[in-house]
Amino acid sequence: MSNSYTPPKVWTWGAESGGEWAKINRPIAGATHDAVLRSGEHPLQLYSLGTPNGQKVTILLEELLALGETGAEYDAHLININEGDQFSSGFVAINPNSKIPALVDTGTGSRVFESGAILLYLAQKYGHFLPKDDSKRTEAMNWLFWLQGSAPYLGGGFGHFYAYAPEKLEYPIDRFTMETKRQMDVLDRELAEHRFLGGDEYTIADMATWPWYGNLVLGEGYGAGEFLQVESYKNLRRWAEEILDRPAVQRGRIVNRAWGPLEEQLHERHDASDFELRTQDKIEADTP
Ligand SMILES: N[C@@H](CCC(=O)N[C@@H](CS)C(=O)NCC(=O)O)C(=O)O
Repeated sequence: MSNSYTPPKVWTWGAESGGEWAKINRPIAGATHDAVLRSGEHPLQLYSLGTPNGQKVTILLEELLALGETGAEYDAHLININEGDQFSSGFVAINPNSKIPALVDTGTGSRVFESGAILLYLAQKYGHFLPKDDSKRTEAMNWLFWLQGSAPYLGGGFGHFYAYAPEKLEYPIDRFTMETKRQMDVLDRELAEHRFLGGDEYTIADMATWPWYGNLVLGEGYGAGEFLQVESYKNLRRWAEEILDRPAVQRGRIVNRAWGPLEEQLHERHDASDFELRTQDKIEADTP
């Protein structure tokens, strides 16, 4: 195989590696600049972007609001990771790992980072979307943690090398395609047995998984639908379509989204009416 590389004795941070994310990648943690985070009126302040990890949380928040949990009202502030907003002092104070999503609960003063921790925090706080029965809850947690451990192979592995890397390299594309297809098959087999992940209840495990493997199987991920033959995962598709039919999912998936069709971009969400009034198609139509 060509493209061989001999690592030096000591790695040094040199020239940009190229590719989609080269500008923001750094080998050190911490803030690069001082900036205070904006804060809105609602009990929950979310700092995010409408990537799959961000969508998980806004889907759950919209589901909680749909159940009448008004305490879950939230402001969703856009963190532009291409511009390095995640490295501001304000953001680093709520997530030392500099990655979206991050949440501040103004009622308790808690900061919550890591999307899985945010889902658990909100599900426990409001008492929804985690089964009350112990064995069912354990199954839901199995799938939630499965997702948190598996999705980086899809996003950081397959997606990175198939769609974003500056060159197409056979070895990593092959390796991560194999793993991505295996993961889709894991889900497909589970969903042949159950309506939702781990059972018959719709839980935060489904909300965590849909933005990754639901989008992927519906042909939305990395322009790779044909390459991965996503139509062959029939049970996964059935589940993905059922979840996409939910109005709360249709709202949650467009929050903090700054790409794609204009009517599916709600850069910031500060009020329920924003879905009607402040999507990018409406904003641009109103701008002279
Ligand atoms: N394990 C983290 C992953 C979060 C994550 O990877 N966020 C990405 C966007 S999807 C990010 O903020 N990247 C910015 C960066 O790497 O600088 C979680 O689940 O919250």
